[in-house]
Amino acid sequence: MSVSFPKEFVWGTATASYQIEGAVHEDGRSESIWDRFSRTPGKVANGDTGDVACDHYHRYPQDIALMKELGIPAYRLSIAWPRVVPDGKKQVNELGLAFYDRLIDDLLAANITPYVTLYHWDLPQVLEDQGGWLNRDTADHFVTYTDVISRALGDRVKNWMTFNEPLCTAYLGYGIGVHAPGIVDMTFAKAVTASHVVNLAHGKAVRVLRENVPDAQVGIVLNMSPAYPYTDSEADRQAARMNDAANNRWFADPVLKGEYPPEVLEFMGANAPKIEAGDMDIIHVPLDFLGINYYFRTVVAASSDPNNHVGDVVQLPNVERTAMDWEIYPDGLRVLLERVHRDYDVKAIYITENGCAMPDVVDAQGEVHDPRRIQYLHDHFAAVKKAIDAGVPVKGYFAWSLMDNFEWSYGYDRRFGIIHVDYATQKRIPKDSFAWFKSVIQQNGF
Ligand code: IFM
Repeated sequence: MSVSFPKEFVWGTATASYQIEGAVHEDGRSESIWDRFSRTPGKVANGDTGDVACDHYHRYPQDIALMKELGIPAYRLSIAWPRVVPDGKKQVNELGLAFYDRLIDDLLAANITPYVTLYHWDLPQVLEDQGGWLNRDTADHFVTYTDVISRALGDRVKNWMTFNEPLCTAYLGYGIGVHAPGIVDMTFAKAVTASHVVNLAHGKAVRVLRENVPDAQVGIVLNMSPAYPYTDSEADRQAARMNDAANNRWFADPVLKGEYPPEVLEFMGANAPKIEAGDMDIIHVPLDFLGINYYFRTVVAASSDPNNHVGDVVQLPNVERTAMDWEIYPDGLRVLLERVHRDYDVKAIYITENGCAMPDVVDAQGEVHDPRRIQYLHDHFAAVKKAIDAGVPVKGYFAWSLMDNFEWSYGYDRRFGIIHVDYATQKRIPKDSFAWFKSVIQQNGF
């Protein structure tokens, strides 16, 4: 079977600043919450930090050369707020800006269109010290940072995303505490407050982007996982609906519909965020696209605990899993895309991340054979094509990730790249999936 994509379909790869840049003490960059968190004993596997990461800060010309060889027309990257506005508020760091200036110029010179995410989790620590995403002032500081970076790059960068995966910032950072800043509050009162402040920052920043870059395409990136009931019982189906409301709709509904799911507000009760008059109008602002990061589906069973409103996640036996222990379930992407198209009025959707960690090894010939990743990509591309054929306006796909990198609390143990990175030497080795992806891009299909 041959599969081909629409003519204008955008192929790309994605990365994020803290995961690849390194150079954390250079050129005036201040400490981020991930610097602090990764240095806290026990928080990150092997005590790994992003201090050096892929050393992309110094090696970006080589990385752009690899992107050129791959033939991607687009590259999704994120900006490190602590490099650009080190005090988080108003101190503009010209050296930090100069790095992104060079990066963008070199990408454009290589005919690669940059897609820029403003926030992929590296909040300046100095702002966390004042409450971070629990403090509504942080939304205004984000606006200043957005203003600075969009003035500097907006003549060349036309595709902007405000936030990457607010769910992770909120639930993992201020709920279960496995991401920076590591706050544990199992009532999730802080988590949902953080998500509300992030939403305010998003809405305000979109307006600034529109002003500074009138021809910008602006969106937000949500990680979404379709919830499947474990059995057909009404109890499991209800648990799946609630799980979907808490994990998908809690993030999509405010930005795309201007409301939080009422059933989640209800069970959060006094722990729900304080929504001030006018907040929802700030948050609900027209977007040009939605970015979706898809990795796995969620299978949900009803819980016997009456205080558990979102059910229990079931780890199905005998299914194929990635090195993250995530089920490989490509059809979930099709289902998710069709649902988002049906339920939300979005003009365009990009798959802003999708990919898999696999136990890759460099063989005696110095090569990395990753047939399972090729199969994974193949099956997810096919799922995207099915959604396009069903009428979903999917405009592009960005593979996570261009290269192996710092996988947050897993450190360097999990390899998502289509390029292998030897962290001791910083040698890059394109994996077999790189060559396969290159052929897909050349043929615009497979
Ligand atoms: O590495 C992360 C990325 O930073 C955000 N989305 C999921 C990826 C894989 O876990």
